[in-house]
Amino acid sequence: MKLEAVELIRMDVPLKSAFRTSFSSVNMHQVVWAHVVTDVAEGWAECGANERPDYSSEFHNGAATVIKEFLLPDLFALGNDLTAEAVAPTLEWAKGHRMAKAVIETAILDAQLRNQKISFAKYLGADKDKVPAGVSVGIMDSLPELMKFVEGYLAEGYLRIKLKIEPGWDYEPVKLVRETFGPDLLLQVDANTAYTRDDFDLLKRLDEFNLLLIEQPINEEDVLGHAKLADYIDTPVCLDESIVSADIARDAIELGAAEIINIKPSRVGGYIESKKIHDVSQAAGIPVWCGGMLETGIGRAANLALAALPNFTLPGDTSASSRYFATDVTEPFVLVNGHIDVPTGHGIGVDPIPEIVERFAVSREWIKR
Ligand code: NPG
Repeated sequence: MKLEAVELIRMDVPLKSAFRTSFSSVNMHQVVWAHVVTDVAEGWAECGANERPDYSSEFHNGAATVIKEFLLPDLFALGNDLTAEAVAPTLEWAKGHRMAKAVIETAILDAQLRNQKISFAKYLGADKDKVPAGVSVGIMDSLPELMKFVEGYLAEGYLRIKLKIEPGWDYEPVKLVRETFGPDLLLQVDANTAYTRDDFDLLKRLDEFNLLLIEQPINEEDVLGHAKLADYIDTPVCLDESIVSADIARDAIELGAAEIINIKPSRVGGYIESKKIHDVSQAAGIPVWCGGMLETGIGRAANLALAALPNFTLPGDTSASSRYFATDVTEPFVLVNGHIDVPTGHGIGVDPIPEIVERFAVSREWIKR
């Protein structure tokens, strides 16, 4: 396969309601897609970087720059030797920029698998045709508002609730949700690094709610701090931001810092590295689940394929398209009895709807060999 051209598409996709975390509040999913054209097929992927470097150090303009200046020239230079598996080794010299690398590798993998007539799920080794869906619930202005949203999601059939927390929005909302919906509700929390080593007693108070896990409570660079916290509290500690590679996953597990891992392909450089993290975790007896970054159907499709692998034993943030969007940019993913079907078509198995891409597009730029 040979890379001919790449189109970077920036879109502003409206959200149905604002999504607030400990690091930002957004009412628009601002996103960059890569559309690759090879000599045999085309492929699509969504970049996990945000507009601002608030979740990770990566951001839209930075990703676009590194893709254009450093990543694509090396991939064009591969000529006929391009494969999705060759992308990471070719670009290994470039430090970091995993989200930029991931979007390019994923779009190339999509093209490769469409050409080979294989689905992402089959390529990755999935063993399920549908996956249980959880939903991530943002920080709200009031407890009644939170209850309204949680109630609505449970009525739709979501199988587990994740509450975003931050100092000042933790014990009370978790207590209210647990008391209202009972002990059987699968409930977990996500702090996005909002706490510090000084907050361990506060976090220990959450033990009484029998949570599935607490996700990324403290600074992503403080892996040892997470190991100390995991010793101190009963709630299992799950890492998200800290886990950027299979090597880091192995170390965090050995240190006792990662009792559960959230795998987001963008964060770790793509689906091939995600599969390695899945395998490392599985070998160590550590469950994983698939995170989300408000993806449109293009990103969601590939995540659903990953979430169908055997060691994805907890429901992920792979919600239906309607959780975020009144209009998705592909055929929407729908919730059926709390599950979402894994796409079976070739590659990611879904296609962008051109009129909708055009409607939401802010800019489109071609980079040619
Ligand atoms: O359902 O797609 C989803 C979003 C789930 O909470 C979610 N994502 O910290 O995990 C997170 C958060 C996120 C959103 C992270 C956007 C980065 C960008």
